[in-house]
Amino acid sequence: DGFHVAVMGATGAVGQQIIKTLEKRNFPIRKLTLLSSARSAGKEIVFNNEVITVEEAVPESFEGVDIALFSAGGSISEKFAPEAVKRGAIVIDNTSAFRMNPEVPLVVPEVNEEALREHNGIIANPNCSTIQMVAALKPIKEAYGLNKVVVSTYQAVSGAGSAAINELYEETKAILNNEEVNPTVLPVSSLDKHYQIAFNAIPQIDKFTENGFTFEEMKMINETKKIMGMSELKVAATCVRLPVETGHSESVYIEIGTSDVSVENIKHVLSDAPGVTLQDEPEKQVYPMPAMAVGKDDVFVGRIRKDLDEPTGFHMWIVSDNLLKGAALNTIQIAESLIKLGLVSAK
Ligand code: 11C
Repeated sequence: DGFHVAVMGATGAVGQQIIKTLEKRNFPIRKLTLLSSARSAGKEIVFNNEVITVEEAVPESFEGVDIALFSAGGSISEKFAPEAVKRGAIVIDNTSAFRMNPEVPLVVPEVNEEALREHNGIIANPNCSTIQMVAALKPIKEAYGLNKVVVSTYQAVSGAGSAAINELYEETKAILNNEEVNPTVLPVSSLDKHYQIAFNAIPQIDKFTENGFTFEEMKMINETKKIMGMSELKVAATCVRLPVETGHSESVYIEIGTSDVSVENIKHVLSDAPGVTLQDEPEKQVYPMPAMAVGKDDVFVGRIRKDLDEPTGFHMWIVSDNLLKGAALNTIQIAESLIKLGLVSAK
């Protein structure tokens, strides 16, 4: 009973969380195929008390697969996702390869689950920093409208993968031992220039585009408009990497559609929102922080304030586990929505 699920990129930071989340949520699985590049093939991973050997991905790996969860980088998705679809699988892709393709739904189930009905075999999972922001903004938009979003992020190194996590630990150890650091991964491993992340903040995530914004910033801008179905929404982003292992934080300024709304109104809306936990009691120093969000499913929101000058303006602080709601959990929630809506069947 259940589905034949394949995980592409099974040994990566997100892939490992996908496997754990499938197990934790008791996802209906008949067979689990774990795939990777040749480099990681042969590793053994325990799933539901069973040892599964990771196989090198080839097009034929997707024969008989019902649902393929991809998290191994854009070029791998571009190469193998069409092969999986050709063999009858539905692909849920964690990379940016297909996100802005008009044929591909870009989905956060709490926000735009119905978009799944338009799928053509591939569904895109948004960027982690986008997911947590739209999960919090959607209920506010529904209640009061939304005209403008200005976000600054404080992103964890795990967003850049296992190598970046190792780099943070290695540099921290080196500095504490009065040794030299030798950065090779951050901000962007494929570029020549690298900067220390330990005891630092790097205002660059991904490469720069021609307009001066980085690709990460443009993802937040374009994906937010697509998921919210609001091409007219004004969005600006500044994305910064911090020496935090896991948990992205965001300072978000919004302008809503009406000026007679109070902080209490916004809190009320968020306290009823699916997947959102309000943590906002400044008098008790209660607010979200990444160290507390790690391992949790929800998006945490706090520090909600009304702007002092702009009557439609509000400020807030949004935190979530970038590997869970930002990646693995949202991917699996998409698969659960497909089942709920009757959009996937077991072969
Ligand atoms: C980061 N947000 O924190 C990125 C990672 O498009 O899925 C996710 C990249 C993506 O570095």
